[in-house]
Amino acid sequence: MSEFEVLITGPIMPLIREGLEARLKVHRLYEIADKAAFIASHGKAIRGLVGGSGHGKIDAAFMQQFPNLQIVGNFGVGYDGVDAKWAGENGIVVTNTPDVLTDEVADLAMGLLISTVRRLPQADRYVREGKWVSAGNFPLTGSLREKKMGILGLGRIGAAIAKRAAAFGLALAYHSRSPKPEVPYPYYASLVDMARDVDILMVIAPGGESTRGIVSRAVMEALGPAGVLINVARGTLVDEPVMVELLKSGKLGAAGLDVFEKEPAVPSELFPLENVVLLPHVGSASHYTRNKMGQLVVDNVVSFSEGRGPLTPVPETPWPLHK
Ligand code: A2R
Repeated sequence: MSEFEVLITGPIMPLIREGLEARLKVHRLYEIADKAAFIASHGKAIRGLVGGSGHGKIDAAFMQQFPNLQIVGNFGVGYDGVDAKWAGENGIVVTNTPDVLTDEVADLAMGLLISTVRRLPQADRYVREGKWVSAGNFPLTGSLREKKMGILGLGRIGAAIAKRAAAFGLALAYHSRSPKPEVPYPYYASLVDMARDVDILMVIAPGGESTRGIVSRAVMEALGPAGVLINVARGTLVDEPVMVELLKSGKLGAAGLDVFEKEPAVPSELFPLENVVLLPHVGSASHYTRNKMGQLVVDNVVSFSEGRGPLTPVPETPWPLHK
């Protein structure tokens, strides 16, 4: 058993816990009654933290309690809950779980898009409520035919969504920080301009302060009364109160949402709306993909603890780190 000590910040899948426990000395912060006392007495021994979204922020103040911290293993490709910039500046590497969830999230994004446009959950409710018998055929819906989709964030997942959308016959455009010369679709430097030109806006860029509220009132009004917003990234990218207002008034046509600003709280004003489809952040949530993600967390921390370095460090903490 290695003397490399790891602290798991919140309840996590057994595969991760057991994978770490087989090789390292592991503490479960979420099972410790007096967390402050544990950290005060044992913080110096901790060299790795493992956590995910929903476990609370791993910010500078949290990490500072562990003076010998060397690695933060984040469960998920999005690491907006970790202050990676501070970590990098303080000699701590942060790892995430890219690639292994790309296809799963892209599949979900297309499923949510079709569900939203063709109103599949609403149609299912219609059958269950006996309305097919009592009220006749389900009303006609929107269509993906002859539509154009703009993708906000053409990274790993955005590109996988683009591939699928192209196969569905959608015309495509994208907005990201910089244009990609190898991509055949038009690039928009302005998100508002892209929103004006497309029927569907697919949001798949990272959360965090740099993207907070970038799907603004101006963007959603540009998308317009026939426009469809799909968000499979983070709730923070969208101005949520404005989105609710525009969906209620019909100034935004429809929305398919897998993510929300204050999960698991979802604005209750969305519940009665027929032009929204709501999912409980399930983009990567299959047994297959969560196992791949969990194994990657374990492999990162174990590799690091054995002196072989991290496998998938985030861009803010490139390996080897220069303090
Ligand atoms: O760096 P660029 O130009 O390739 O753009 C990235 C884009 N992006 C942004 N676009 C507009 N404004 C921003 N402030 C901004 N910041 C980043 O998002 C890139 O095209 C994309 C991110 O791609 P990847 O790093 O490959 O991430 P991946 O694996 O596709 O996952 C995206 C997100 C995660 O962060 C989770 O929040 C979510 O999907 O599940």
